Amino acid sequence: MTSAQIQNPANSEHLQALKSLDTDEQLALFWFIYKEMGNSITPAAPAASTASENIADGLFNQVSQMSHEEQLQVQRDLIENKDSQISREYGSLSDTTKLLFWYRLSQGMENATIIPVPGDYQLSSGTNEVFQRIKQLPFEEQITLFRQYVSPMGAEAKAGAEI
Ligand code: 45D
Repeated sequence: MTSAQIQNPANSEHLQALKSLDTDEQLALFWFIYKEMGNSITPAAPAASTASENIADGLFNQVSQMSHEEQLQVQRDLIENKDSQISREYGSLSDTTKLLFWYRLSQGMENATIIPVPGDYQLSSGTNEVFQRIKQLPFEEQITLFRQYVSPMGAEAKAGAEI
């Protein structure tokens, strides 16, 4: 990612819009985005990427073993920067690995390993507006936006408290 992308004012506007939504609306929107991006995500995942697949999968496996209610709570906690075991582990991942973790969650939602969004769930009109705007961004800008979105989620890894 280049610094020009990081500072892209259009992107920061979308980021603000995303973050200003309710937690549950953010989750719902993120799910709609995933569905919209569909198969275009896979080609962006070559072995040469900087994502640590094992780490993303390890965290995903922990979440997948929880009850659906707990899974939803874990995701709300990530967005709200609440402290939890998962939030701290998440906080220690690289941005791309964080993105991969969210991608794994959404894949898990498709086979109900992860709590699915109810089929009749409708975005509020405000959320839908944000969705329409994000949909129109070029793929690369979307990726940059989502990286920036998932980056500050979770909690600080408490380095000193561990072995
Ligand atoms: O009942 O360079 C509600 C990699 C309330 C590879 C709910 C990549 C109602 C390396 C909250 C709605 C693949 C990482 C319930 C690049 C209700 C690389 C629940 C690209 C149950 C570029 C809502 C990765 C829930 C990309 C549970 C582009 C919502 C990844 C959950 C993109 C929503 C990932 C989730 C995206 C959304 C993930 C988990 C868009 C995930 C979206």
